[in-house]
Amino acid sequence: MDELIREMITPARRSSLDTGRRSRLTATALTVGLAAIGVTSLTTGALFTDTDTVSSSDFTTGTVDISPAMSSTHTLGATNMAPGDVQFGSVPVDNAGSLELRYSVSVQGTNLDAPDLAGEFQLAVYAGVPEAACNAAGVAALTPIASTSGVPTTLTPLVGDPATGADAGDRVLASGANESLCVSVGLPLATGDTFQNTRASVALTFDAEQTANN
Ligand SMILES: [Ca+2]
Repeated sequence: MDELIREMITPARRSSLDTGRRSRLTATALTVGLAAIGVTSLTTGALFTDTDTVSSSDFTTGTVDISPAMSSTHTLGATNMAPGDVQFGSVPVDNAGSLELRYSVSVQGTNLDAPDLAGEFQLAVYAGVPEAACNAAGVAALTPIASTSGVPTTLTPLVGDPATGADAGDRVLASGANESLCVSVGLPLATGDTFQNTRASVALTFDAEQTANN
């Protein structure tokens, strides 16, 4: 009995026991930590996402020559553009999936000739505009949800941000819902003669992700 009491109060032995407990605690904490990291990675890696790209037909500048007014269409693209012209294109966005999604739009210009015509474009995006109203008068009283003076030739976020999670400007669409974006592309009056008879195209990339648990 005395030996048992001695054993219980011997500092050396108590220290040894505590060390063992601390090791186990450390190991347990490490295990929990690793498990937490694993769960985080799993959540991030398992999101449902989708990407789609809408490309314009070419925007082509014209030479200085009086010609009949171009017809108004709702596709992006124009021929014979002159400085001061603004083209409008309606881009319907549908959520054809079964989950609510949020999406962002990135833009990229491609120059088909040497001058940086894409860099001249003034692009704006309006939301909630029916296709029939996607024109100068239809958007006159609206504030664009995004705009850029000069379309970059590298893919650049325009509306929201394709980064995972909710970002400022991201658009949310319920399953089965849709909205129409109206995109305008203008050539400033100050565009110089070096841009006569040149071509560029503009592509909009849509990145969508689930909003559930994200
Ligand atoms: Ca985002």
